[in-house]
Amino acid sequence: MFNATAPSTSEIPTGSMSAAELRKKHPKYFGTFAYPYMNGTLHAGHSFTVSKVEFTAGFARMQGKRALFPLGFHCTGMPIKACADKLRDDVAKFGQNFEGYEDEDLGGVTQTGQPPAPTQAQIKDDVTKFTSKKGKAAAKTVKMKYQFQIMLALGIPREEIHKFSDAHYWLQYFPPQTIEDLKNFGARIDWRRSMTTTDANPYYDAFVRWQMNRLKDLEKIKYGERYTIFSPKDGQPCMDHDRAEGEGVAPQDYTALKLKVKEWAPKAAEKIEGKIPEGANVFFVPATLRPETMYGQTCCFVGPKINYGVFRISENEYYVVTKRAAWNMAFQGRSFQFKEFLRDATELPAVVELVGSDVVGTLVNAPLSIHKEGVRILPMESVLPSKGTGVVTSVPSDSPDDYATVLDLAKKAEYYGIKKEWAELEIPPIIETPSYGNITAKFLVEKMKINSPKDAKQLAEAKDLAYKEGYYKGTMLIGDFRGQKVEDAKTRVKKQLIDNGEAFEYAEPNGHVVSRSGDECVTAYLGQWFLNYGDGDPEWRDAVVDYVKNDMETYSSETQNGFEKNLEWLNRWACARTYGLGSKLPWDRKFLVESLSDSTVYMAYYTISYLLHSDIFGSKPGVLSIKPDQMLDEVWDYVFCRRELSEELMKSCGISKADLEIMRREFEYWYPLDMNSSGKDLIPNHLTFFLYVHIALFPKEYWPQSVRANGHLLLNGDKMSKSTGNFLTLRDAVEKYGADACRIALADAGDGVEDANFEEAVANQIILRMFTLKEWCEEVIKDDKLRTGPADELWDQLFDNEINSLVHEARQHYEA
Ligand code: ANZ
Repeated sequence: MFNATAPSTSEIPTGSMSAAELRKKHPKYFGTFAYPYMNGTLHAGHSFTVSKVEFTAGFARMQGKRALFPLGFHCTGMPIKACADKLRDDVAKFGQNFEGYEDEDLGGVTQTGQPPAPTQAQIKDDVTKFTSKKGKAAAKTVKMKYQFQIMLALGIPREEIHKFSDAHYWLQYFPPQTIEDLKNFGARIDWRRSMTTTDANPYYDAFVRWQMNRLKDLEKIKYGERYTIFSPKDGQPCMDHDRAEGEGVAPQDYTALKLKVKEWAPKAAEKIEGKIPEGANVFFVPATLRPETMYGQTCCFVGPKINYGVFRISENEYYVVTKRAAWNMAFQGRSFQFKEFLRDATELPAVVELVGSDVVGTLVNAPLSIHKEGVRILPMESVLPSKGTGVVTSVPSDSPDDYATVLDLAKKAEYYGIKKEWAELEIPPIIETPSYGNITAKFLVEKMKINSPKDAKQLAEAKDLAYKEGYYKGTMLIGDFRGQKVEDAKTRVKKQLIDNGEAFEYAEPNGHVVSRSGDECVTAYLGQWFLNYGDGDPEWRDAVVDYVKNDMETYSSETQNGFEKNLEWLNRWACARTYGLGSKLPWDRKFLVESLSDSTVYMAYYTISYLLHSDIFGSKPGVLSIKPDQMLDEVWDYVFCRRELSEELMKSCGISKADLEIMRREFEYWYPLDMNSSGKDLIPNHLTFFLYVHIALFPKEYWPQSVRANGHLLLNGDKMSKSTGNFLTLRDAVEKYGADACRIALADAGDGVEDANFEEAVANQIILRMFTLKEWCEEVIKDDKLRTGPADELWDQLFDNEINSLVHEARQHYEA
């Protein structure tokens, strides 16, 4: 009854009316929600998103529309594979049923395998499509060392757990559970149209190949080298969704300058004695964002308490930097020349380990500096070990921090154990600015009355002002680019330094990133396939912006703003990877299509999936008995209204004209999608990609009509979290309160983008009220003294009127 189909081609022959006329004559509604990730079952948060489609589709059905609500199962990406691999290790370590495990800490799970209330939170060191943030918080607080313990907590019998060490078993196990839970919840889903993603379903696989091929033809997918956040342990890029910490962190690139050691400070000389071959050069390597100021270097700072290493770059070249910086450099191919990326930082030992205070007083040669005789390494307390190389070159003319520090060093030279004159080198003017003169830093430090390098807040403010003024309004007073604007000179100076071998590009994550495998991520320089979202293809981006602003329904200004803001900064997105589950990239089969890139236009797939296959894996043919290899790219093009039928096409695919027309009918009737429902945390990625790719691949008539984003679902007013016990799966909820009370409580939980709230007390009350209502109905029916005959008295009319006005009002609420 809930399996809707388009008007058939025998009823309304192909070509007898336009698709728009067809939809008008036979009104339809097509809604769905972001398909869930199959590393667990659904929780109450999912149910909330489901309910939005469930209710709107139900309303459409009552209005007499054909209403379609399909659902697939997302299996692409790393998490399932990563968990399966962990389980394989557990089995190898403890035996098939983990009998070899000594029960020192089962994290709340008893040996009998009796779990606390089943929950998905614990496997949220994996991704789910909905609640990554919440999941992470929960995963962190739950003490579970081994994957098998997490599986026990999920309610999976101990004897069955080993089966999950095959990643494909997850795909067998969780979809049927999800279907059962949603059926028990009363969701009116057309299950004929379900599928799994990845090459586990050859039809969906063909669909993904088509999509990637076409995006590449349109030059929306490109290849290029770029800096990428990378997990050394996993040996592959670590995208937002693969991170345990550091969502939104991006690579920051610096100019790394090579300051050659001329004369070591005594302590350092002692430590490196005999460790570095004679004739080899050692460089201090500060990272800077302002290469154009290098003319004004008067010294170079290290943190006196920070640990540094001398790292061997080649036979006669060594760098002094923090271990962290060397580790990043190892992934950028410019310093260390490794054939393959390293997996573990122990593979990159320092030749000599030093503390900052050891090297204070060392004389180095600073490229471009007016001080040709060299500058000294001096101490600076505020150097951060977690940023750049931990070595900071000092330009007191333009950096307020540096100016304040050299003043202080000169004043208390003895205290710092340095010679006063080391801190008193001439400060030359480098940049002329309209507001702050030609020694910006001095001007600002004096004007803001900054007395000490410890005035961190004021210095940060001064730094910001100095940077903006210098960059946007400054003119160079020195060097080969004298007279040019800083904006232009910056990249030229950088290039010159690099071409002369005096600097190189260095990048690192602009924040702390930890992968789900638990290692700290670096920035790697990699060749990659990417979807060219954002600045790289402004026409494409502007088409999406324009559509969001002018045509698409978002139901709330927060959602609308969320899209607009995200479209401003979202840029190219790596769409291929090497580890996990997925469809192979058709033109480079060593790569898999990444999980957020194979799930952008699958709603179009739902329109014909039941014609193609009759089980979720596509192992049994569907209504039309088409084989996967008949679904050529050109067939998808025809079905999705990108080309017309030709003899040649019919011959090459071997599908009959009638069958091709049936498929196209389903698409052009059901599309465009009327509503996509999801948690608001998917606006920055999935939902934005969904718009981009629809706009690239389909004629405008078929672009999505609306996106409804909801907030997080609280449980009894608090965040859901397994560790606090405040957690509810869909199965638990339905078992506890029954489907009807659950549905009403969800409807009552809230609308809009702010957090909603599922109150168990409300669900309980609803059960009572429904019970009372049922009792009342039964009693009324039993009453044999009630009047019979025609309902035509005044009271009947009043009753009719009341019911009609309630129907009318209800309709208005549904439409709002
Ligand atoms: C030379 C220079 C000249 C700099 C100038 C600034 C102004 P943001 O924008 O915050 O990223 N720096 C680099 N590594 C550092 C560390 N580990 N601890 C403290 N400071 C560090 O700042 C980048 C600038 O911060 C870099 O550019 C460096 O100083 C400093 F007129 O280099 B600059």
